[in-house]
Amino acid sequence: MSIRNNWTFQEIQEIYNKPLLELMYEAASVHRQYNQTGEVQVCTLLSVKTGGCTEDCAYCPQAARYNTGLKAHKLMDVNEVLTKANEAKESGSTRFCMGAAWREVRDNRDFDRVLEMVKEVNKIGLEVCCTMGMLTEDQAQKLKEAGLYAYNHNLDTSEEHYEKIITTRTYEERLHTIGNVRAAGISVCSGGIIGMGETDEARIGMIYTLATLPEHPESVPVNALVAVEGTPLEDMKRVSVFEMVRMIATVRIVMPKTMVRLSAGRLDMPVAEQALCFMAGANSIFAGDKLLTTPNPSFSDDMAMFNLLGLKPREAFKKEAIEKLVTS
Ligand code: SAM
Ligand code: DTB
Ligand code: SF4
Repeated sequence: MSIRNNWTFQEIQEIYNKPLLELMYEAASVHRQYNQTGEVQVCTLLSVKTGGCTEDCAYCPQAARYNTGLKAHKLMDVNEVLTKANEAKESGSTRFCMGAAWREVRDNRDFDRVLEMVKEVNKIGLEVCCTMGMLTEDQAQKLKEAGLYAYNHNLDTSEEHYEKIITTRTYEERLHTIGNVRAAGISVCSGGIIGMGETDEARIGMIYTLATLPEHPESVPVNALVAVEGTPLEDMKRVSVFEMVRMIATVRIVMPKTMVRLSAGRLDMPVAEQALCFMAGANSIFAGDKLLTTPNPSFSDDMAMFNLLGLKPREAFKKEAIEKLVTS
């Protein structure tokens, strides 16, 4: 099977609706064909600017308008961030993703500080990623020059369901930022969340939009909603592992080379459930006992899981290393 960007909604729907074991088998086969199975990328998140966000994303504990009890924190100092990045590296992470609760990046002193963070974390030898809201082409370029490896900007859901979740910025704006990241030569990380009351069609719709971008995102995070008290989605029921597996497997089949990240929601998943997700083609996780603001399994629990399942952490900059080998 070749890498395709001309998927139709219906083709993806047919894959998504296959009997679950059939779907898993096909996804596992595609995974074996395109990737080193048994290898899982370990990323660590750090919220460098927390809470107080102007936006109304219905899932988000960091939106100022919801009363979630979260303590807001202004942009961290570069040195504090470096300490955390070094700890992440020592624990075995190869990618370090810095999150800021901003609607968009602004051209101010905070941005200068972010550029400094990117430069310094890059020197440690970690793949540096940021997730800070909308970016202009010029800002993306500056981040690239500072050494940014990847930028995370999620579509979150399908275009149709989007307006039930966020009203303060458009789907179009999200796609525009993703285009700016791509144009600057930064690796694109974009995915979404399931468990926000969306239909199967909305889940398929989001995959369709990602799979028909001119180039597939290099990584697609699949988050299970972490229903946080105080947010409009606080009463949402936790998604089942079978919904996660269906989503992950479909993403794996239609975007064979993409890193598929089993993201938020792992804390409630027993190892047996996570194993099904790896079997279905997930090959990346967020490790460390905190995501941005909510808890996550500890490094030691994850390493115990890796040992049990025979998984090993993926080295940093693998794609570049492979490309260098091929061209030399
Ligand atoms: N402010 C930036 C933005 O919105 O792009 C960056 C940070 S934002 C928290 C990054 C992503 O985290 C969101 O797009 C969403 O997909 C995910 N996320 C946030 N809260 C979540 C939750 N409660 N459960 C699952 N995923 C969540
Ligand atoms: C992504 O898709 N999931 C991560 C990362 N990208 C930035 C964030 C999950 C956040 C979960 C809620 C929290 O901890 O605040
Ligand atoms: Fe703000 Fe990002 Fe949370 Fe939306 S997801 S409220 S933009 S921090």
